[in-house]
Parts: sequence; C-alpha cells; structure tokens
Amino acid sequence: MTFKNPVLAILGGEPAFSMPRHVGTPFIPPRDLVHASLDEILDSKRFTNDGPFVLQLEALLANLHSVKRVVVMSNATTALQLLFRALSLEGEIIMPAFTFIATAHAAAWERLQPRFVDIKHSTHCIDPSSVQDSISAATAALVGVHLWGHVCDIDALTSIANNHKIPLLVDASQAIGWNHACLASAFDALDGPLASVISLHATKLVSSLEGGAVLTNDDSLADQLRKMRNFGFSGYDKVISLGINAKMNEFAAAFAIRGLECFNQLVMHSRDVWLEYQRLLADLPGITFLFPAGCTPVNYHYVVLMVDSSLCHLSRDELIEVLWAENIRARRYFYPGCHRSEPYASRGCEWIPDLPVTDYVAANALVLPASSAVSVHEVSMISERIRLALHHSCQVRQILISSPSSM
Ligand code: T4K
Repeated sequence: MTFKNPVLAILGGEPAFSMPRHVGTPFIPPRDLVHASLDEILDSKRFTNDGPFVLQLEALLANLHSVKRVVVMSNATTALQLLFRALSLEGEIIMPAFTFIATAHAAAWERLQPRFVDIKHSTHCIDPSSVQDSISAATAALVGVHLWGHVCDIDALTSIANNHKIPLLVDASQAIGWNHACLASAFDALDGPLASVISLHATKLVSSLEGGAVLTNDDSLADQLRKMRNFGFSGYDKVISLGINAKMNEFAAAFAIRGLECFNQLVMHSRDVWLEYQRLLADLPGITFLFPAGCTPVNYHYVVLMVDSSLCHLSRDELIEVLWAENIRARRYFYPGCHRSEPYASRGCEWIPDLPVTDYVAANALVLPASSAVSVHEVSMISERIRLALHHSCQVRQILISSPSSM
C-alpha cells in the first residue's frame, strides 16, 4: 500500500489505519500449537499447583536468562511483593521515579517506603549518583529497573549495594531475555542483583496472558518463594510459613511456552522494526531516539522517542493527538512519574524530591507501536505521518487549539 501525499486525519484526511495499532498488542503464538496445549491440559485435568507446564516454563526461563532458579508467579507485581516480603525488608527502598507504578506499589503494599531517585538521560534507567545521594541508614534495598529493556548500570549499583551491605534487586519486567549470568559467577560475594523479576503480562514480548517470575541464583530464596506462592505449604498437609496464592495456572504457562518457542524470531522482528524507525526518523529535527552508546535493548520491544517541542514545533502530547487520529495509539508512559502520582505525591514536600531528568523525560518521551504490533511496512506508514505532522505543525497546532483534547 502506498500513499501519495496523504492528508493527516486531524486535518480532514483518512486515518493511516482502519484499526488501531497499539503499543502493547499481545503476541499470539501459532494457534494450532496453543490449542494442542489446551487440549493436553483439559485431557490431563491438571490445571494448577506446580503442574508440568509451570515446571517446564521455569526450566525454559532459567535457560533463557542463564540463571539457576526461576519461580513463576501470577504477575510481576506479586512477584516483587513476595520478593520484598521474603527478604524481610523494612524501611526505605530506593528506586527510580520513572518506572511503571507497580514497582512502587509493590513496595508500598509491603509497607516499605519507596524513596524515588533520578534517572539518566542516556538510558532512562536509575542514576547511580542519585542513588548515592539518597542512601541512608534507613535504606533497606536498592531496586534497579531495566526500563524499555535497557539494562541499568548493574556494576555501579552492585558496588553501592555492597558498600552499604544491602540487597540489590532488579525489576526486569520489560527485559525478558536479559542475561542474569553476567553476575552469576560472583554471586557468592553478593555481587550483582540478588534477584530480578520479569513480567509475562499480555503486553510484553512473550506473555502468559498475566504472569511474572523471580530469577535468582540463591537456592534458599527460591525455595522460600515457592512456598510463599502456595500458602506456605511444604508438601501435602504441612504448612511451614506464611504464604499466599500467587500461583500461575497451567494454561498461562503453556501459552508462555508456545510464545518462547518464537522468542528468537520475535526479537529479530522487533529489532527490524526498531532499526526501521531510526532509519526513517532519526534525521527529523527535534526527534531523538533513545539509543545509548554501546548499549542496545535486550529485546527491542519498545521504540521510544524524545520530542523537543522547541525544534519540532509540536509538543509530545500534541504529536500523540495527531497519531491517535491516525489510529496510531502512541503512548506517554509513566507520566508524570511515580513521585508525582498517588499515594506518593501526598506524602508531603520532603518526600517529593527534585528529579529534573525524570520530569523532563516524563514530559517528552513518546512510545510508538512496535514489536509484533506492527510490520516493517507499517513502520514506514507511521513514520510518514510523523514527518507530515512536523511538516504541518502550524496547521496542526491551530486545529488542536480550536478543539482542546481531554489528555
Ligand atoms: N514493573 C515494570 C517496570 C513494568 O513495566 C510492569 C508492567 C510491572 C512492573 C508489573 O508487571 P505485571 O504485574 O503487569 O506483570 C501495561 C501493562 O499492564 C503492564 O504490565 C506494563 N508493565 C505497563 C508498562 O504497561 P498499559 O497501560 O499499557 O495497559 P493497557 O491496558 O493500556 O494496554 C495497552 C494497549 O495494548 C491497549 O490499549 C490495547 C492493547 N492490549 C492490551 C491488553 C492488556 C491488547 O490488545 N490486549 C490486551 O490484552 O499497561
């Protein structure tokens, strides 16, 4: 499909797509294979409680992440909660303010105080110097986040954690496939994260519909988490600790296994999409790709742009409105930052730190439909609409001013 001088939908033209293109469209593995797994589960009548698909998924994820132990859970938020609880953390937990709210909520739900720190411009991940400035006797743990699939500065965080004798944990919800092994060799010295958490939510590269997992090389932590996710049971009839129901069911696990069978293909496609956006848009004034030197995202699942309105004459939010009219559902994730979201914003001034990079990124980052949500050809259609929007920025602004949005 080619378009000759298309008119932007916001200026009266036809939308680029008849159906919405989302940032988080779920990947559906080959249906015949999904149906075969479902039949197997129905025939076996084994639906949950450490069934064979859950155990197989744990083994596959351990292999993919080069980690000794994996404990799958009902979602990543619960996985974080159980991890914090298993470590008996008390007091403050340092984390970036620019992350999905679940990182903060999981800690707060476990009665920990999230202490928000700033991020780096180059990666959007936690800034170790900001961590250093915020650490105190009340700090119980550090949580790095592999945002957009970029691995946060593990070396610097490890050294801070070791100096202060506190655990380093990683919220790797957006980084399925990351190499936990780069730290495994030094594990005995507590180098690297004690554990990381991935998400298998529907919107992730590979999903179990809803799901998450803790990855760790610590056997006793993994054993404790396995019991905690199943009411504290240790075998039939024997409850040995406090626990909850955080189990993943067999169909969810089977769906994820089928997705993992396509993992390499998915990463390759996502990389093609990521590169094509850069090829088509990198020269646009005011548009910058998040492309840290020497560091590529683990799985290329997210395509993130920074929009400088002084150069492209449209703000990030105005560009989003133009794209939504085209059925291109670009998003501004994590706005306005956890520190400015409830319940954290109401904790009082001393709790709302000055985080200039977080505020800037939250106001200007734009996430485009990528990965399995789009084909490489569709990337060219989306890129063309972005170019047009910037080219007609004056007209677009006039229309937007005359009909303000609800954003
Ligand atoms: N830590 C971090 C750093 C995270 O990014 C996340 C999750 C977590 C922790 C917690 O993980 P989980 O407990 O969820 O396992 C999504 C996801 O709900 C969330 O999992 C994810 N991060 C976050 C970044 O994004 P939204 O706001 O994108 O969801 P929603 O419903 O607006 O979905 C986006 C679009 O995707 C929809 O407009 C349509 C499409 N979609 C979505 C779903 C759920 C579908 O086509 N089908 C679907 O089933 O939050």
